[in-house]
Amino acid sequence: MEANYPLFQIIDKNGEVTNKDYRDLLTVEQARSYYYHMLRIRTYDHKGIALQRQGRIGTYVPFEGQEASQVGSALALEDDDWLFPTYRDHGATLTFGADLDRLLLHWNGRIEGCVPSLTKNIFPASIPIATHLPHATGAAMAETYKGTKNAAIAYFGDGATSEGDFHEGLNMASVFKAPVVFFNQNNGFAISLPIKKQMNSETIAQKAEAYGIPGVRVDGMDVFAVNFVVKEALDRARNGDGPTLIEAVTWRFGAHTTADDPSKYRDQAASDATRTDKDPVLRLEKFMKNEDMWDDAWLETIKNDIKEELDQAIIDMESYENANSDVMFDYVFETPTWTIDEQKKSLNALKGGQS
Ligand SMILES: Cc1ncc(C[n+]2csc(CCOP(=O)(O)OP(=O)(O)O)c2C)c(N)n1
Repeated sequence: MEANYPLFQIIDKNGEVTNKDYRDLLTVEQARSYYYHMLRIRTYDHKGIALQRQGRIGTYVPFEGQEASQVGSALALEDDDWLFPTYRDHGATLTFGADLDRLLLHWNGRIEGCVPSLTKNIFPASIPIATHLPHATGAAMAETYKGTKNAAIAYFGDGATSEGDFHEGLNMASVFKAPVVFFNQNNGFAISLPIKKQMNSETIAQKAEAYGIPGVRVDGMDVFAVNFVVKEALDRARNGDGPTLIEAVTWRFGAHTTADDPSKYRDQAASDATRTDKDPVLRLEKFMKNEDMWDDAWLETIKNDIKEELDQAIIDMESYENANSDVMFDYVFETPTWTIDEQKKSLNALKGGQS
């Protein structure tokens, strides 16, 4: 089956162009834009972990290693498209236009961070695995009924393909030719469960066959390749040709969340080796240097811009008062159930009676 779904790649780990058909389409503007966005979200990601370790935000979900998948796909979208992320896809939402301040407030446990974007069609991150796939199908179908050319993209991991919602989302999208792209980031693990224990399928892309839709396997460390396949899938969707399942083969360099220790369930030394061997940011840098597109002064400028933007967003986040944990309980039901009342009381007791 793997042979039926070859890995689509344009540049390899040395930054060499392996797919000559695309050679002339790789411009310096594109390369710089991809590099800027990948560096921006990586800087943010590192900061997220540091802020959690310093006790300045709550549990954080890192995505380092998955930058090419998230940036390549998000930059393929048009302004009015819909993005349905998981808890790990804030790199994609930031790139698409999510508000940085709001994202930080989200990790800080503030209700303001949970308000959907006012400028872009970005759904709140789905914590339940795969439940947003039928929602993405529904949003895409609604766009068709409204007569627009807008499409939707749903992000999810390898583990999500074991859920019933994966089946429902894809089957419904196929039957109704919904303009939706199912964008899977196969990072090899669902928390501690390796993909070999998750499924007997050789690839995730082949699962498309069950729904009679195209399945594409792409090198998720190659930002150019990801961008081209997602654009193609979005074009198909807009043209009324229905959904596509894309499997971006990638790797999560760090932990599942800041509450996880991956060395307990995977060979951490081998994983760390991927940081030099597979790193999507380094790969693009090598390509740009090979092609004479690199400029140290430009790098300094974007590094400074990113730092300034992030520093300011952190100051803004920390200018809010501490989050009031009562809001977690107060807005679940109009009249709280006794279980919710008890949970609220016990948390406040733990906090020494402060709210
Ligand atoms: C319906 C549901 N079941 C279980 C969980 C607990 N859970 C949180 S993350 C996760 C692993 C998901 O793995 P994958 O879909 O591969 O995405 P990744 O975290 O690797 O990005 C699980 C099982 C959940 N959030 N929702």
